[in-house]
Parts: sequence; structure tokens; C-alpha cells
Amino acid sequence: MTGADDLLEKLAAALGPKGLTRDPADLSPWLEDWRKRYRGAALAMASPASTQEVVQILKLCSAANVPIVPQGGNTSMVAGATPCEEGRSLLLSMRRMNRIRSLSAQSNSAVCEAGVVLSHLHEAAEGEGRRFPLTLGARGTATIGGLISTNAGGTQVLRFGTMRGLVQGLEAVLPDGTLFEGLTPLKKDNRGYDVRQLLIGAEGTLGIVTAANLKLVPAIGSRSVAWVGVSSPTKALELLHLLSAGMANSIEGFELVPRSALELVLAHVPGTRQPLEAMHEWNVLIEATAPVAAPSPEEALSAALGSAFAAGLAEDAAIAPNEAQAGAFWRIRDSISEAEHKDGPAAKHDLSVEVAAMPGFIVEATAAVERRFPGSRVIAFGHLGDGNVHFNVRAPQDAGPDWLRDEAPAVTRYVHDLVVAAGGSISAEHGIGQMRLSELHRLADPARLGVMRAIKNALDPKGIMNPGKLVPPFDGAQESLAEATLQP
Ligand code: FAD
Ligand code: 2HG
Ligand code: ZN
Repeated sequence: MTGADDLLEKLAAALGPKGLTRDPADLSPWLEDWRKRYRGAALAMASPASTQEVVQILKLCSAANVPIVPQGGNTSMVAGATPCEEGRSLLLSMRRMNRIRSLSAQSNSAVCEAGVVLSHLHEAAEGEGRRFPLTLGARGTATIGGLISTNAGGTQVLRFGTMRGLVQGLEAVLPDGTLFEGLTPLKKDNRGYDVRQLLIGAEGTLGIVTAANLKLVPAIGSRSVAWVGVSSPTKALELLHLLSAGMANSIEGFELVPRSALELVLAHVPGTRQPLEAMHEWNVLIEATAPVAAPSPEEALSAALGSAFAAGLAEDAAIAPNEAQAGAFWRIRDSISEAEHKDGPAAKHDLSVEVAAMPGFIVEATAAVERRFPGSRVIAFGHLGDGNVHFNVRAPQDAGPDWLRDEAPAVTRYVHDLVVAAGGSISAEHGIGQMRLSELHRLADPARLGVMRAIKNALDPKGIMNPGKLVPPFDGAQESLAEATLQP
């Protein structure tokens, strides 16, 4: 019997029939990333139902030196939850751990297991007159454990910050099976290094998140959602400043949508309709909210938009007259990834620069990329108020079937060089996964890489936690493995 067979036998005994599968048909959908660019292999898929089972799995895998690839909803944009091709890893699905252990309106908190799907938490919080203030297009599939492990952002960061600020306590299992019990939401805690924060955004390379205590905020009483046509990203940011000055804590969504993205959505997503009479080169989707018992934000938003027209910042605007229309505006925004995916290949980038510098960056980098790669078309959209856009470069219309493999890497290097020169980041919210690993390796400063390697080595000396992701290899071996799994 091989070491792997022995491990699988022990796992089967510990987890029972629901907790372990080797059936290729069960495994197959989970071996490919959401964008269908990477396909890996695994020994088996373990699906623990409790923290104790995760402890057992990590102890057994650590003893057998078998790598573990944690997976939540598998919506990673950087193939972070996809195992590498060699098939030596155990895929660890957290989806069965989907209980909300407690939810308290009084203490504004919810304790969720890692496999709770984001939209389920939204619904549960709403039922108690509260809300969890982080959302994104993949909310019907992405899990709390995945969101924590990528320090996800989304469309409410402007007001509520990223996942990092919303996790008040954490329970996790470290690579050797040790349980880290940090669920109590202490407001003050100075016992040295912050283990909780270390695990947030670690992409499963330092341990498995099993549960978290999450911050809730009061439910909104009303919201007002507007679609505004603007002439440039600079005008869009000026519009945000104008709105923020008058409506301070009320603006929580401000998303930039270029005409090109809107056209893709209208072409590929059934039931979507052009929001304004004419097409505008740039658009912003604005959400303003008001607490329960406070007046609706509509009047204030309408007045602010009036000032924006007077100041020459807006070309046209529509405030959704009802919830159905508000939902329709958001559907356009949330469907951009899906529409792009249906339309054809793109070299995707998730960039941030200083907020004030983003409009200039978008305009200059777009011109530079389209000049350098004739026929390519940039679609830059997203979280302008956070200084974060998805700077996606679409293949030229006459591109061959191997464009992603043969041409896109040069585009990516060029875009990343531009963002680094601007003092920005090559990953604002999606993480590094396996897709950004070689670029992190190429571009990150030695201090950052050195610290990351030292931490990884200290906590996971056997290197069994999500190998080939996030932490650049010491000798290039893992990197070439990751590159080798890239599908044409
Ligand atoms: P997975 O994809 O399964 O895993 C993500 C990473 O976390 C992997 O490295 C995995 O190994 C690790 N992991 C998963 N669970 C655990 C665990 N319990 N313990 C330890 N490690 C774990 N992201 C944004 O930030 N903002 C957006 O606006 C946004 N919009 C998106 C829209 C669409 C349509 C899609 C498909 C994705 C979007 N994403 C966005 C990316 C994605 O949804 C997030 O990265 C999300 O956090 C991943 O959650 P998941 O449960 O699917 O995690
Ligand atoms: C978004 O903001 C997501 O919609 C996905 O982060 C971005 O598809 C993308 O590039
Ligand atoms: Zn995004």
C-alpha cells in the first residue's frame, strides 16, 4: 500500500462516506478554476463537517506530507483554489461547514462557519434587522472562508472597508493540526503578533479558516440608486468628491462602468437594458443609503446630482424609481465579469493606485497599452473610489486561439510595469493565487518577499498548505509547476 493509499484509508475512516470522495465525476467540477483557465488534479476531495474533522485531516496530512488545497466556493479570480496538475494534493472543500453558529442583533455580530455562502449570511442578517456590509458579484457562491482568505473587497469598501476590517474573531486550524481559537471579538488585544490578521488574506497558505466572528451593521431603512453618464474618469472622481462632501456617510457604492463594459453586458446578459437614453463614454453607479427611520436619501442624492450638472460633472442621470430598477442597475454592474467571459479572451488585471491618481492612470495606461498592442481594447471598470479598477485587456478581434497563452503574458507584464511605476499594486482585491505568482515574484520588493517566505516557512515548514500559491518559491520549482498547468 502506498503512503497516499494509507492516508486515504485513514481519512475515510475519520470522515465517513460523506466526508471523502475519490470519484472522478464528483471531483471534476472542482478541479478547474472559475475562469476555466487552469485545471489540476487531486488524490481525493475531503469535505469535513466540523472543526474537529479539519483538525484530524491536517494532522493526518501533515504526518503523511500530503499537500492540502483549501476550497470554498471556487470563485477565485486567480486560480487560488485550484490544485496543481501533479495530483499529489488533497482538495479540502469547506462547503459542508455551512452553519451560522449564532447571530446577535444586540452585539451586531454573527459567528459563521467557513462554508457559509455570502448571500446566506446577507439573508440571515436581514432577518434580524442587520446586514453584513460586504458584497460582490459572486455572493451566491463565494464562502466566508474564501472571502476571509482573500481579504475580499467588492462594492461597499468605500464605506465599510475590506474583509480585514469586518472579521472580529477567527477560528482556524494550523498546518500541523493545532487549533487556533480566536473567535472572541475583543476590541482591544495586545498580546503581540496578530495571528488573526496574518491568516486573513493568506489564501490558505498558513492554515484553514474554520469559523469567524463577523461584524454586522444596522439594516438600511432605504436606499437610492442612480446611474450617471460622465465624460471621463476624472469627472467621475470629482463627482464622488462632490457627493461625499454633501452626503458624508450615506454614499456606499460608487462604481465606474465604461461604455465598452456596458455594451458587453447588453450584448451577453439577457434581460439587461440600457440605463440612460444615450450611451456615454463613462458611467457611474451610485448607491446612497439611509438608516431606519431616517428620511430617504433620494432627495439629497437628487440635489447633489443637480449640483453635479451645474458644475459640468454629469452628462445625464437616472435615479431608480423603485427597487426593481435599482436591482436592474446593479445587475448590469455585477454582470460585467460574466459578459466579458462570454465575449472572449482577456488579459485580466486587478490594479490599485492612490485614489487621486486613478483617473489619470486609466487614461494614460489605456492609451499606452492600446498603442503598444495594436487591436487590443482596454476595459477598465470597478471600484474607482477605492483606487481599484479591473484593467482588462481584450484580445484583438483577429487574435488566434492561442492569444491567451502566447500574447497575453506580455500584455500583463506591460500593464504591471505601468502600475508598479505608478507606485501601485498588481493585486488590489483578488489575491495572488497561482495566476499572479510569477508576477509577484518578478515585481515585489525583496523585503516583502523575504518576510512572506519567513512567515510561510515558520508556520508551514513542510510546505503542505496550498503549494504553488501566493508565496513565491525559493528555487523556481513551484512556479514552473504553476505555469505548466496553464491551459491554452
Ligand atoms: P475560493 O475561490 O474557493 O478560494 C479562494 C482562496 O481562499 C484560495 O486560495 C483558497 O485556497 C482559499 N480558501 C478558501 N476557503 C478557505 C478556508 N476556509 N481556509 C483557508 N483558505 C481558504 N473578489 C473581490 O474581492 N471583489 C469583487 O468585487 C469580486 N467580484 C467577483 C465577481 C465574480 C463574478 C467572481 C466569479 C469573483 C469575484 N471576486 C471578487 C473573487 C472571489 O469571489 C473572491 O476572491 C472570494 O473571496 C472567493 O471566495 P470563495 O469561497 O469562492 O473562495
Ligand atoms: C468585480 O469587481 C470583480 O466585478 C471581478 O472583482 C473583476 O472580472 C473582473 O475582472
Ligand atoms: Zn472587483
